[in-house]
Amino acid sequence: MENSSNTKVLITGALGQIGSELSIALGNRYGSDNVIASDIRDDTEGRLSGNGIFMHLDVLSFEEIETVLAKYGITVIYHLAAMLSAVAEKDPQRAWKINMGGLYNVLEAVRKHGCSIFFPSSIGAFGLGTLLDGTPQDAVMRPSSMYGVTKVSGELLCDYYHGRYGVDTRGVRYPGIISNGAMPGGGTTDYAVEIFYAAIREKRYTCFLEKDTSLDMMYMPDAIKAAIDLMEADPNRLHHRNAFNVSAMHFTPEDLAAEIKKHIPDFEMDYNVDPIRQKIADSWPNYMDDSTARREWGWKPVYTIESMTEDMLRILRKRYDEGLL
Ligand code: AKB
Repeated sequence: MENSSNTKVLITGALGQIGSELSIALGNRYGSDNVIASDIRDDTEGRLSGNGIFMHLDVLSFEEIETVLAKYGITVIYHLAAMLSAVAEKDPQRAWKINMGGLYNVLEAVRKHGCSIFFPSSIGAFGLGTLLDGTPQDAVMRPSSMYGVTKVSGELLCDYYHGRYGVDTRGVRYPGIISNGAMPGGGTTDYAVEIFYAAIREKRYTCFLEKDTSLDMMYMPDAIKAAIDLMEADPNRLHHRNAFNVSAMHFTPEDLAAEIKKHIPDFEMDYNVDPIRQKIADSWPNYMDDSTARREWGWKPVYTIESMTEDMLRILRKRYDEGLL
């Protein structure tokens, strides 16, 4: 990717959990006039208002994507528009159409217009036969969810466009992301976000995963840093492209509840397990080995379960006290 002074960014899925925070971070970095945030939904909550350009964009329309690339002279796309694991499992046909159809259109458009593309893969790309403790960078990838199938296929398609056409495709395999902005839209790891809101509002939470389900997790500031650092990395150092394991912390629902209890001693958690999400979670890594990302582009997370929990509770408590939660 070229240096920041020429960078013109398009974000798809900009109203989503990652997109809404990444749009702001990219606006701060490259100038809000150089960042176009797009989504198929309207910004009814004003999440991105006052932060550069926001526009309607349907990634299933190749023409709409091309028009934006040409109009704004886009040089890099962060393609985040996708359905998450739990909602994808409810409507697998639609998930294939949006996740793969959208990616294909974006890849074709960037091929024609010479842009770079960031594609987020996920721990969801792993599944049966994968080593779940310290999952290696190059591991068995046989996911059993439609979400996972679209993530593996997406990784392969991005690598294909890189090898066949020289498109600058890059991506990471995100763990579950914990944040306090836009809520995640129907994932398996969502409990790790919901629990904080419930802890502040009601001091209790009913978890939809078993208490000992260990999953790889990351706090949003690290997720944003991973995307930007990878897109700004020297291409000569990248021996991998799609996608790098990135890891920060891992814990079970029970571990997270215990951490929250350190700050809210009367917090209580019970369980009402959702078999669909439990099955998905059981097939995902407990934690990934991210040494390849550390070596090839200097990946290093900042937040631990302790510092993330403290920060989440501080921010949400303040909002609650101000009547905003
Ligand atoms: C999900 O749970 O679907 C996502 C993910 C880990 O990709 N948060």
